[in-house]
Amino acid sequence: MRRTVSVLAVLALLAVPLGLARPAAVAAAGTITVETKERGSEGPALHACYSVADLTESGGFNGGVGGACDGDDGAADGRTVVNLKLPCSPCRVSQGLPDKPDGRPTDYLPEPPQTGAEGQTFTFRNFLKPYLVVTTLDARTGQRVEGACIAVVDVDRGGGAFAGCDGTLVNGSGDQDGQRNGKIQTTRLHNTGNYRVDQKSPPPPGYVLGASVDAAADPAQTGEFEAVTVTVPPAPRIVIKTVDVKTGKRLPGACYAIVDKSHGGGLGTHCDGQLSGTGFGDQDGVKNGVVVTKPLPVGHTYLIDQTTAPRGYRLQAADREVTTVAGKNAPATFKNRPKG
Ligand SMILES: [Ca+2]
Ligand SMILES: [Ca+2]
Ligand SMILES: [Ca+2]
Repeated sequence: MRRTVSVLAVLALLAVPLGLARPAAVAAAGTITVETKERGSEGPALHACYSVADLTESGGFNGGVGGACDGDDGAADGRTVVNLKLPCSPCRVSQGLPDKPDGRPTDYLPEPPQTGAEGQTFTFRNFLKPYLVVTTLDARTGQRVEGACIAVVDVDRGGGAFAGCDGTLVNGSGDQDGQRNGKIQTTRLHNTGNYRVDQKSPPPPGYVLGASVDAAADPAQTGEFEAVTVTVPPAPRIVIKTVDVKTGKRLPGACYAIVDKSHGGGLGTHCDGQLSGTGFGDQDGVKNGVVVTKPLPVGHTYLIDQTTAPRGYRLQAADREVTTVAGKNAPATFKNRPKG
């Protein structure tokens, strides 16, 4: 008899790891509470979801024992209670960050899973996704320039991360500050990592597109962002001086026909001191021996022909040729001989 009892006892011990003693444990399944907080403000981070897995048996994954989202309890308040269907010991709690109820992606970067016990309250502190604030400056003066357009490229993963123009905010897309103020605030980027800010057409009025700038985005806390500065070179203008060939004295009143030799077309005729009501003509508007054009595109070659000589001077027959470059005016000087 004794022998039989002892065999049964051994069988009973063996039954536990085989899962035959499971029914008693099911009754003990409880809850896990998770608080989700925003790093920096420590305020509630809303709309997170959690799944709980049982890690019984040497830390191996034994399957899910429950899951819930923040709003399941009727309140999106950063507090999630998971009612467990089966017990877990230890329990691994994994975070999911679904889109917000309005369909936009979450503001938060995911946090790694945590391990603990049933009945425990876990706290997940989430970094905010980073965003850029891109300031545009005049490459020559350093003054802030309004109205720039940019595209942000995700260098690590490829693809566009943002596009927008200063002051343009439509349906939540574009410049998040919504103001034409020389700064573009991007939407939150999906990831940390390396980004490139490209300047896009149209450039701000009077400027040409400047160079791209690299930016690294780290996890953000409340109120934190990555500051990026881009510079825009002023668009070139042609500046034509008319001088006395001997004395170098400036001679007012000459006129010039300007033809775009490289791209076709032209700028028409500019006369010193004549600025029309539509803004065409000599941009300094003064009869001072200098003719200034409007801002011009870069990389165009212009042919300048003196069509009217200053009073008392002979026409200068030789044309001048200039090619525009970013950030610099294109100068030309005509030296006239007096008549007689
Ligand atoms: Ca809740
Ligand atoms: Ca802005
Ligand atoms: Ca002038």
